[in-house]
Amino acid sequence: MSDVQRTLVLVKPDGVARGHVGEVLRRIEAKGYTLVALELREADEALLAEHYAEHAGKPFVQPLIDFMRSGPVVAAVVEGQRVIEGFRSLAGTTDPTTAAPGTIRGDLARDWGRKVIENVVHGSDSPESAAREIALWFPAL
Ligand code: IDP
Ligand code: MG
Repeated sequence: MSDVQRTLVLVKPDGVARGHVGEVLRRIEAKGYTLVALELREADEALLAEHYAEHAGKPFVQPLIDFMRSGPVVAAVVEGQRVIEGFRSLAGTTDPTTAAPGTIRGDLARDWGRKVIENVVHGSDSPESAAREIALWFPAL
């Protein structure tokens, strides 16, 4: 059954700083997904507080926002059949130490012992999150 979706992907500041933008985009394209929008930008506090609204009140939310403001990010809208689930699978689990080898986080991220988990990428986790996040980052779409 056709279920063409769009998802929001971010290459986080650690991924940009460590030169992994090309590798993340390569994996998305190699999988066969389509880039719909792509932008290098610096996210402000208000955008990030909205983006991470589901984590409001958690102890790591301010360190997370500070980390996400520590440098530019690459924001992308990616399209394809079941891409929300598919990109989460490419990304791997949240904790990079145990993320499976072969995934973006498993291959490119590690635990640096900092306040926040730096794991190279973000991907929307549901159709509702994807719609909300795409509207936030790319209001023109
Ligand atoms: P996800 O990115 O795999 O969907 P979420 O639970 O939505 O993971 O958390 C958002 C981001 O917050 C993670 O990618 C990671 O950077 C950070 N994070 C999540 N849990 C923790 C934690 O327990 N300590 C520090 N940072 C965390
Ligand atoms: Mg999440």
